[in-house]
Amino acid sequence: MQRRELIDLRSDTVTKPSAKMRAAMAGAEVGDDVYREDPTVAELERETAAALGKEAALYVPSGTMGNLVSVLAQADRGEEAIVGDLAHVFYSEAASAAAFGGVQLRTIPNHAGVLDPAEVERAIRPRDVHFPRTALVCLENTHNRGGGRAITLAETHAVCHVARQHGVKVHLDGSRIFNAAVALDVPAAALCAEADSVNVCFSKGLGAPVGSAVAGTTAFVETARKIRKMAGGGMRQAGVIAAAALIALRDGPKRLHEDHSNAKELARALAESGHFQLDPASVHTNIVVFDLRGATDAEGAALAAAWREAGVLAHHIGAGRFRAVTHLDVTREQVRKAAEIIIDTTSRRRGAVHA
Ligand code: TLP
Repeated sequence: MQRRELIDLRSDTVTKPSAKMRAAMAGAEVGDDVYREDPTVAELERETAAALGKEAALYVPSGTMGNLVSVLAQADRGEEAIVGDLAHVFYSEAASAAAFGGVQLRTIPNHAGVLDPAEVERAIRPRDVHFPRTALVCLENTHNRGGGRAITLAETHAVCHVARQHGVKVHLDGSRIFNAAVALDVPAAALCAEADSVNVCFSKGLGAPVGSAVAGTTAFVETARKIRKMAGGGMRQAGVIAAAALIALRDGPKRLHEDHSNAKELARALAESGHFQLDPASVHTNIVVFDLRGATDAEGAALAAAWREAGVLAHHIGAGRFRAVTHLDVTREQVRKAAEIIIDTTSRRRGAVHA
């Protein structure tokens, strides 16, 4: 019996390396990167720095480690970093900055992924013996829990300007910065220009199997390198995986518009079905967040399980809210099919509930 195909919309992290990536990995020139002797890693770091308009970059195993080393390189123990209350660095990284670095994260409200510069300014601590020093503001672009919203140059500038006026540094979690650049039609480097450090992921929309990089000044990268080592992220013949990341960096951004238009199509179909609450106009990139009207947590979880049974994987992110992400391993056809399955399954279940 043939295995039923599952359409996996849980995340853009689920993509498998392409044949081109596997060939590059097999043939990669490598060396010990802790001795800084891996030419493929060095090439990836140079190209990443250039693409983001920074002096230098450092390959790290994951986006979580990229954010961790960036925060710890720029904020000391007992200092504070201002973050949106839905930021990945605050919400989904197991309090790593607090646990490993003693850095207190101070949240301010996220407005669909955007920080209000006036709220940032109010959260910056005045000099006072009672207060921690505000060392950092963290931004995220695109904003994951903000439904993949692309944060504009003006919105980025407004926050960076306030931070700079107060001598506070800015870290940009640009895990999906190329999605933002494509959606806004501006170079990624422009979106990163005012940030002191940037984290970019190769293993999300760009399609590499592993890895992220952090970028900034040479001095920042050297500090981050030391912290990466402390965190156990010094890798040896990492050129094997960096070779795939290089292809992701070179080829990935060129096709992200396809993921964005697939996400819009999915959003339109879901909105038209009448079951879900979402505004297709708010879908900027490859992430679609949608709500089942009036659903409880248990109903949401049961519905996601029913979709899975019918062949579609999507995340129930709590209280009847779902997330579906398009990526290079799902075609337009599969996205259409996924919409059909989600809508049919939901109609049947709701029919049963309301009968
Ligand atoms: N996000 C993952 C999950 O953790 C939710 C996903 O499937 O979207 N910053 C942002 C904005 C992210 O979305 C993620 C991963 C990270 C950092 C962490 O990256 P990894 O998973 O490589 O540690």
